[in-house]
Amino acid sequence: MKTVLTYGTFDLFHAGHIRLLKRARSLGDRLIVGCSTDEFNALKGKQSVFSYEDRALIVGACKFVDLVIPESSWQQKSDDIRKYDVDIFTIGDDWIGKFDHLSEETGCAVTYLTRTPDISTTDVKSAIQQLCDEKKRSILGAVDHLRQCVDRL
Ligand code: C2G
Repeated sequence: MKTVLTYGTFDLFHAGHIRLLKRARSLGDRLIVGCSTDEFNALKGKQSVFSYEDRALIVGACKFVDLVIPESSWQQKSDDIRKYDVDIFTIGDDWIGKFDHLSEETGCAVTYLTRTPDISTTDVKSAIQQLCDEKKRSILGAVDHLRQCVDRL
């Protein structure tokens, strides 16, 4: 039984997350995901839209994921690797080199998976904001048109 471990915030779950989890799962027989708690997100300088409970629920519902655990500190990775007898630690290559030490500390393999281009939680937030702005402009335009009609009465 080869166990794979990864970590992340996984806010506004998108195709980049799914592709990462699918490839991570394909490295072994079971995949454990450390989902960042809201408090740890604050340490990472992130404010997620969905709560930890909802993000953990969504990640846990993904067919590639076998277990979700809370990620509440930078330091817990080695303990998690030992606790769950992890064979491979993996994460997106935006973190390349940052977790090589885990191999020396625990003997597990460390691999970085290519990040999916052109999609991020930030992009999703921007797209939603753009839709809201367009809607707002459209409503303000309609109000202005109505005001002109009333003025002409
Ligand atoms: N990811 C990806 N492609 C994207 C976006 C994200 O492959 N377009 C990967 C990231 O590289 C990461 C995982 O999906 O491996 C989760 O990404 P985030 O939710 O942004 O998590 P992050 O902030 O990278 O947290 O201790 C490690 C941290 O908790 C990682």
